Order: sequence, then C-alpha cells, then structure tokens
Amino acid sequence: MFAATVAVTSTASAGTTLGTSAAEQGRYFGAAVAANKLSDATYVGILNREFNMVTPENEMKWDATEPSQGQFTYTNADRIVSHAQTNGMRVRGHALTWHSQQPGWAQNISGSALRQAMVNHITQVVTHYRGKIYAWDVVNEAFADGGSGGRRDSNLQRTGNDWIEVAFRTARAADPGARLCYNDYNTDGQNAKSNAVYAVVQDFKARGVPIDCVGFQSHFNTASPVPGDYQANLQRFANLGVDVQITELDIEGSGTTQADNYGRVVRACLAVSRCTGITVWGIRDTDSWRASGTPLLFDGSGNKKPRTPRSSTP
Ligand code: G2I
Repeated sequence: MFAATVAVTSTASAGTTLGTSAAEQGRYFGAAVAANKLSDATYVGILNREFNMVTPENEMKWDATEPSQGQFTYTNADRIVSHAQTNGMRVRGHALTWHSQQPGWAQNISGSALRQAMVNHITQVVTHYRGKIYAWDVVNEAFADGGSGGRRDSNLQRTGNDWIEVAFRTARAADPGARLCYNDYNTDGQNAKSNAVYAVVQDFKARGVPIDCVGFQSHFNTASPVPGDYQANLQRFANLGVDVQITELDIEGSGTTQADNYGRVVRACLAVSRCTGITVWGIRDTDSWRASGTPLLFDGSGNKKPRTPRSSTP
C-alpha cells in the first residue's frame, strides 16, 4: 500500500517493501511486535522483510519492566531490541508512563511516593536502553476524551499537574540521544483533546521543556474514521517544531475501502515533511488487539493485502 501511494508521487519508485518504500522517502515503516511471536517463522519472515522500525507492544510497559518496585525485568523487551538490532531495525520505546498497565504496587501508592517511583522508573528504563532507542513514548494518553480539553484523571495526574514535564525532563537526562514523544489517541484530527495536547507542546517549546515529537496512535474504524483534517492536524503540530509520527495505526475493514484509508494515512504523512514515519499496531490481522476487525496490512495467513488500485488514487 505504501508502494501504491509512492507511485502517485514518484513513478520511478523502486521500493518493494513497506520499509524500503518508506526509506526512499526518508521515513520509516514500523510494526508493533510481541516477544512471544518471535518464534513464529511466518511472523518473523514478514517482520524482517517489510519493516525497519519496531515498537514492543507490551514488553516495555511499567507492569512488564518493574513488576515489583525497584526490581527491573527486561528479558522480553531485550529480546525485541536485540532482534531489531540484528536485523537493522530501529526501536520506538513504548511507554514510560501511562495510567494503564501499571504494576499493582504503583497503583497502590500516591503523592510524592508515586512521583518518586515514576522518576526512578523512567531513569532506570531509559538508562538501560540508552543509545538503543530512536524515540520514547514518554507520556501516553494523559488527556481526557470528550470536549473538556482537560487532563485525564489518574494516579499520576493526582501527583501534580507538572508530572508530564517532570517525566520529559527525567527521560532527557537519562538518554539525551533519544527523541522524546507525547503519544495519544483521538487526537488525530483537530478537536478539544488535540487542542489541549497542542497547547502543552506549545508551552513546552516556549519554556524549553524537552519534547521532540508527538505520536498520533491512529486506531481507526467506522466509529472513529480517518479524520478529514488529519494532514492539517499533523501539520499544525509539525509547525510547532516537533516531529510527528503515526504510532499505532490500524484501520478496521477490508477490501478497497480499507486500502483507500491506508492510502489516505500514508499520503497525509508524506505530505508533512516532519512526519518521520508510520508504525502499524501489529503485523497480521490475527496479531491485532482488534483481530475481529481485520485492521492490519497482512491477513491471518501472512499474505499482504492488495494495494489500492491505481485508478482509485488519482
Ligand atoms: O489498546 C490498544 C493500544 C492503545 N494505545 C496504547 C497501547 O499500548 C495499546 O496497546 C494494547 C496492546 O495492543 C494489547 O496487547 O495495550 C493493551 C493493554 O491495555 C494490550 O492488551 C494486554 C491485555 O489487556 C492483557 O490482558 C495481556 O496480558 O496485553 C497483555 C499482554 O498480552
């Protein structure tokens, strides 16, 4: 599908995989990877052939990396990082702080104890992977859905409104070479939630709080379609001086409609010079968190779905 879109703008494109087509455009094409699937030959075959960026789907989350306070376990995340390095892929780290998938001990503390635990968690994990991560999702999903434009209520939010800023400063100190991203969903178009994220990025840039990129998860289906102003929204963030990345793309559906929607997303990214790459949230439909919606680029047997016919992408 990437190749189909590239053909619209460059008839000379020679890319034959998602990754090589993206690389020709100075971008990457990534996939969320699960450590327990690295023994599946079909899965690994597609991964190694098509992708040049990986995001551990769950293995770098707080519950996975620090199941007991102060006891860090990196075995599964390390397997993914080492697979990526061996095969010439880069890694997006996901996610240092999130209201979800916290270990039980973190859910049971609050106030300054939780704040200190968060800082220690970020420092330890980012230090462990220093020099190996292209970009970190430092803070994930910190804003409320709906029209409030406010922060999501969470134990982290209740430690003080400055928790996001502290998280970014802590990550920067631990690995000055990693790009630091804010990542969220339902921020793909212009709305109250994305406006709130926009205001924070603008404020961070004005005050010198380190932030390098904004991730747009882009989980789409009929209830949450690709927004008409998707490209414009990416562009307004890029204009603030951050990279933008499509971080968890999946689009429920099938056939030409699904292919067209993927094409729209790819074209939007290609049209924004600071859109540095696209990551799909899984490889085969059967690997997806929304498997019944068949939202990915490869079917359950590992076959690449047909690209958009040239005639439908004038
Ligand atoms: O929910 C979709 C994504 C939304 N944005 C942040 C992402 O991190 C999130 O990913 C999903 C994973 O794809 C799922 O695989 O996050 C879920 C957790 O909120 C992941 O599901 C969990 C299951 O809930 C657990 O029961 C399971 O143990 O995956 C775990 C590991 O397989």
